[in-house]
Amino acid sequence: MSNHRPAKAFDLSLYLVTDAALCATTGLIDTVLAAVRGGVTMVQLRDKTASDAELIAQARQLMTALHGTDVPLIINDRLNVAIAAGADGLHIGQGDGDIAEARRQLGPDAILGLSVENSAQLAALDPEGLDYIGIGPVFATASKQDHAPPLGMEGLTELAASSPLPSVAIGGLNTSHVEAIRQSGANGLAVISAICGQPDPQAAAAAFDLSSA
Ligand code: TZP
Ligand code: MG
Repeated sequence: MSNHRPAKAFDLSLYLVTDAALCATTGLIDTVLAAVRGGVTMVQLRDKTASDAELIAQARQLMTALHGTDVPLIINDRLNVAIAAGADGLHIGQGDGDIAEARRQLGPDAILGLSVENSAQLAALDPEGLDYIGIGPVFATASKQDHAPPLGMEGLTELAASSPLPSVAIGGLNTSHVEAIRQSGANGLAVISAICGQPDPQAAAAAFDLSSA
C-alpha cells in the first residue's frame, strides 16, 4: 500500500494543459496566469520537445507564478522534471513508465495522474498510487499527434462510470461541452486549444460556465 495523500487538494473542473506553440503569442507564464484568473483549477505543463533543463526552468517559474493560488502544477511525462522543479504532481500516459515507481520517487504528497484511452486500459488499471485519470480523446483533435481513436461522449460516459478514480475528460473539448461532460460523470474538462492561443486566455477560461458543471 502506498497510502499516499496529495499535499494539495485538487479540483479537476477546468484543467489547462499547455502547448508551447499555442501559448507562444501570449507567453507561457502569462497564458497560465490569465487562465487561472479566468477560473482554471489545475495546470499541466506539457511540451514534448523542450529539453529537461528548459522544462525544469519553466516549471520553476510556473510554481512561483502559481504560489498563493490553490492551483496545482502537474508535469506531463517527465518524472525527473517534476521532482527537480518540486512540482505538485505528474501526469503520465500508458507506456510512460511504472506507476508504482513514479509514486515511490515522487513521494506521498504528489498528485499522480494517468491517461486512459479505452475500456481495456481501464479494465487493466490498478488505481494504487494514482489520484486521477484523464479519459480521452473524447473527440479528434489537432493538439495531440497520433492520438487514440476518439471515444465520443458515449465512450467517455462508459469509462467515467467504471473509473475507480476521479476523472477528467480531454480531447476536442470547448465551452459547448460543459453540460455533456457533467452528465458523463467525469469530474471535469481538460483543454489545450480552447484556452492556449486564444486572444484572451482569461476570457476563454471564464467562458466555461462551471457553475452548471
Ligand atoms: N490527450 C488527449 S487529447 C489531447 C491530449 C493531450 C489534446 C487536447 O487538446 P485540445 O486542443 O483541448 O483538443
Ligand atoms: Mg505521455
